[in-house]
Amino acid sequence: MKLTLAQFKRDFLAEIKTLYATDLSDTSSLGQFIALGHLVRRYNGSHWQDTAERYRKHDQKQVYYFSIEFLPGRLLSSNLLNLGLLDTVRQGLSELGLDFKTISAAEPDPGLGNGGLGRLAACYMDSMASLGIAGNGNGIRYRYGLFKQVFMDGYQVELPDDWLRNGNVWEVRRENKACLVRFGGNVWMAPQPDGSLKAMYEHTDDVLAVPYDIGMIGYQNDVTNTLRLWSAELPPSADNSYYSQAQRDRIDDITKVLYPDDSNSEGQALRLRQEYFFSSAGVQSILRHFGLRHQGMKELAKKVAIHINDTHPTLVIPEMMRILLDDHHCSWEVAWELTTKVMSYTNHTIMQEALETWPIDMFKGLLPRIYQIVVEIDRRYRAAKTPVFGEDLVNRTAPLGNGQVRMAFLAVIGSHSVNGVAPLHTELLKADVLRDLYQVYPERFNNKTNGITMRRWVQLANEPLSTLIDSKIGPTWRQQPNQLKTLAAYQNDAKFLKQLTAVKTENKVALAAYIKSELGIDVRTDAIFDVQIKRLHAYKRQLLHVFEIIREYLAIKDHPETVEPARVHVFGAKAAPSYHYAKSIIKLINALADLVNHDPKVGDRLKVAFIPNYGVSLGELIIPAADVSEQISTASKEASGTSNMKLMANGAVSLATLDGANIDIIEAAGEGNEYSFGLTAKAVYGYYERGDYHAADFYNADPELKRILETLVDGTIPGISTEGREIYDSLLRYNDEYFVLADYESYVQQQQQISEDFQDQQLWQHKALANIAAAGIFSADLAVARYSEDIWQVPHAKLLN
Ligand code: Z15
Repeated sequence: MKLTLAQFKRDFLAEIKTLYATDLSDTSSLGQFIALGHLVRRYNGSHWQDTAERYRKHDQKQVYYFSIEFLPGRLLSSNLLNLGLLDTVRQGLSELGLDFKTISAAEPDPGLGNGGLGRLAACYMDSMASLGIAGNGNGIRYRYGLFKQVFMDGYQVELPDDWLRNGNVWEVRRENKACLVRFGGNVWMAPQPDGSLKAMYEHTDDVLAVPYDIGMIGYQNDVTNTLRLWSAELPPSADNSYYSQAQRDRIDDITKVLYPDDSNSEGQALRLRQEYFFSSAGVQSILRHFGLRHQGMKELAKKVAIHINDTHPTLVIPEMMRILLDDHHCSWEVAWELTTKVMSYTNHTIMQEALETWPIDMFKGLLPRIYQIVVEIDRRYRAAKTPVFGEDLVNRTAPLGNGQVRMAFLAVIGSHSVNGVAPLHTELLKADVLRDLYQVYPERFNNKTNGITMRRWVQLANEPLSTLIDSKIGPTWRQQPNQLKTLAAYQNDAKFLKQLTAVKTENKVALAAYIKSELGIDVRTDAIFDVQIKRLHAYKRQLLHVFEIIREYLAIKDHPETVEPARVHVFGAKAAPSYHYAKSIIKLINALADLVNHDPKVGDRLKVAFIPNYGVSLGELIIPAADVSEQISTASKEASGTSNMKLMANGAVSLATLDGANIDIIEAAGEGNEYSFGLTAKAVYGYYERGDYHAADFYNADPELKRILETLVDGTIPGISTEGREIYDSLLRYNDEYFVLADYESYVQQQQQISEDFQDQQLWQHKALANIAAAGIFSADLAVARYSEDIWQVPHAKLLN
């Protein structure tokens, strides 16, 4: 949109006056942020309404992306960028004596997700709007997001994330769109005069679901879509209704806090309540919206696509069946046909502990009508498939089995599409976790490799790089990230490679300042910034990275005369509060950091910076400053990864196992431009099949590795006597579940190669540029375009190249 500097300044000052009845000098950064938020909404106001109007007028097919997590990050900058107002606003504020960065930083970062899954949902919202797809998000408005992490004595301590304390400028409460969600009670089917059956309920707990909508602004295309987050409230009180404090609390609790477990299912009843709550509210609102505009449900699958992001929203399947059967009186066959045509499912993990199952007793008590429907889905599945596939296979794959509701199986059976998130992951789904269902429904399986929005992760997070790219290839890459590939022509342009080093250094200076202020550590900006930012998990193997730090430390102590490039090891990682082992690794990293950072013999040659409270905003600071991207999961365990893509696009080279999307990154950038190592997925599966992995063999064969392991238990690293022993035992007594010892040697070899190559900055930046130039294929725009074409069958703005 068009906005002059003068107009903006007038609008901003007027907004301050209206909101606060005072002048600018008397407002805080937070107050200024809120005023800007109001202005952005005003500037965008008609787009949101017009977009909804346009979709209605053309009766455009809608996509509903259901996810129990959304991690959008701060929205001020991205909204301004997408509206084309960023430069004007920045300039205007500076003329008013204000600093845009400071105001931006006052915005709370909504932590309504744990990690990759939630951030992926947010990237896809951004891309759907930017591609002009009628895409809606559907999730939960948690009162408290993911805990805030602080370290005390090196241990993780969790504090509540009170992100709504000062309100949320971006949301609109739509109390007129609220609906009731029913839990518990008794249900029976009462025969009606016309011969049909009607579901009757008694003694149910009813919860009011109130939607809060947030505008998702597309990139300079006048489109604004909606992210709808549901909040649980008391139903409006009927005359004689009375709620005890306990009942009020039970309702409040439903949307009170995000479960802090990533890739792990705790199996608590409250979590099942959360899942049904937003699934039911979402489906009710979709069908109500559809019903207002159509005669009957015949056209439903032509006008609605529902996407199930991991198994958490799987209950949309029986919930849609319930409404079609009970309220619209469809036959089972018609309802099932519609439901399966509407639904599609993305799987995000093959890890057993993340695959959700619910005990039938819990499920039945909480959701009696939904349970009846799942029983019928199960019965019909068995009846239809047993003659073809035999009883054994059907027993292994039915929605009900071993006293559990098996959510992934229900999701596959009730959808027309199931996808993995990287080629290897999809192959493993077909060969391993969902092998039997792949026999039954081979045509449903497909791959959709993850993607990231380059707008947030390059244009906004890395302005110095973006400006440099413009200077070489012009700005079209900002619309079509795949144009980044034309940068490859400059891989031997010495001047350009020097400029890349300068950009990286500028970003390192910014990160170094944060590290200094937050941790009190001085780091050299000519050091290798070796970065691992992701949730703390045994399978992600932060421990392998720790071993490299110990190796570097011992090398400096043993041979101070050997000079290697300085290193800064940067970690960001939260551990699930109940994940004991992950918390021990956190303590280990902090204890090691303490030792290394304060050893005068080490000086500035080696530093460890474990930055607390990693999240989207810190990612935006850390990623542009990275030289090395640690992507070192045990092969086969990381479904895709997405920080690997963000780091690549910002010119970090990958130090990576052949896992998830690392494989595709290495192929895209060229093997010579990455550092890959370790067992392949096939080799890992080989060990499983033969049962012949012996961690101790690696320990005994490698004196260096042996010495490093001993530092965990011999007092070299002070303050970890219990944690060190526990980790040591996980490797040697319990045989190293994630093959850390098996991969140690090849990992270290690549780390040494990195130290050597980094000294030749031209060579290094050549590799960095190869990564940037190849990163365009991981644009979320392309990923979402493929979802639109292959799965949702909705039109999108054509993406050339
Ligand atoms: C989560 O963040 C992921 C998978 C899960 O099953 C859960 Cl519960 C949370 C991650 C994967 O670990 C990661 O490899 C992938 O890139 C991401 O989802 C998005 O697909």
